[in-house]
Amino acid sequence: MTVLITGGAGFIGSNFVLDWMGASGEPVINVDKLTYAGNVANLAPLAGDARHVFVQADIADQPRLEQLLAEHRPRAIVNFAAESHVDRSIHGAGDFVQTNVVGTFHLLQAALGYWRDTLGRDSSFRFLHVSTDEVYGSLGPDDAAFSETTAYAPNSPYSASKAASDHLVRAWHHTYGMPVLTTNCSNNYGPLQFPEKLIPLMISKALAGEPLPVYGDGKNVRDWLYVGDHCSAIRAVLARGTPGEVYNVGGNSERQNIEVVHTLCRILDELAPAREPYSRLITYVTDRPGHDRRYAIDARKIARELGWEPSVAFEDGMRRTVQWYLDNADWVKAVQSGEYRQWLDVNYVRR
Ligand code: TDX
Repeated sequence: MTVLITGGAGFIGSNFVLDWMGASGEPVINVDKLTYAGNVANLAPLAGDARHVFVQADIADQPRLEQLLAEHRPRAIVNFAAESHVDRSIHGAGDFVQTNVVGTFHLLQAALGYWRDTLGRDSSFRFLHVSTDEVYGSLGPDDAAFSETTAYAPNSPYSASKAASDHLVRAWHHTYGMPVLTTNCSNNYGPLQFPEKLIPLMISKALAGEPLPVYGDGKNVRDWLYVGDHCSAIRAVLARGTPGEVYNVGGNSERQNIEVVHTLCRILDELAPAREPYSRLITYVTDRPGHDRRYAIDARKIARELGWEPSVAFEDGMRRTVQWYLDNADWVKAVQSGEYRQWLDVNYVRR
């Protein structure tokens, strides 16, 4: 048995691969394009482990995917590969359409051919597509949380591209009968997150003594999910999810951005005290265009049907995360300087 993971050198993907290899003996074929957000150093603990095969490839390269599927014959594909940063999508949507829409299409085509022709439509095969709560749009303060039946209303180029990919995945089930699963999760945080997203950005800026840029009034709300909990949710969906179904994954931790930043400052004051409190660095800046006001996930379906619930409380997860960034200053430095790109030649990378 083998699983093929795409985007397994990115933040959530590499956490998943490390988690998977820790929890099961099953080999992983890890396919990642290694864009700016992919970092093979994330996989360093697996160097020399023959159960992990890393392949640098793009999900839009269908012939390459077809060849990898024929060669390794995985029982499942988990698609983490995506461009994921909303601010980047505002400044350049092209990469988002290319990877998230066109790339998912080619991955689906490769998977369909493999499932139909090589596996003879084996009903135990799974194609699990990892997506986001942003496809549901934005909530008002009193609106009910997003459920699996909430209508799609994506607002950013990023979320529109993920919504398109979700629709393709759905169609490959309804039209061709491929056994697909889709998960829509809330904001992840934890170790190995590229420091462009709110939490790692604020930690690295605070430690550098730089202003902490809070967009708009700081009262936008996100639901925070510890990445380790997300990994266990995906394992549950892969093992027990019903093909064709969608599962929302959330952390039951709605917070305003400004609360998140204050929490981080408090933890940093404790773990890495500076002369003055870190909160003095908080700076309100111009809002993100089209900034969604609130995301909230109703994760009762996955709890009810698959018995999954988040286990890491927000304060605890934040503390673990801050501690990880403090302990891994070299990782942050390498990522910020671009130095990590020279690590591509390590011997477990196959091109
Ligand atoms: O410098 C900042 N200041 C700030 O106030 C940044 C980077 C963000 N923000 C705000 C914007 C959001 O309201 O913090 C919130 C979180 O921002 P991001 O970390 O950029 O995440 P978000 O836009 O909510 O999208 C994230 O969650 C859903 C991920 O980036 C997506 O990939 C995921 O699908």
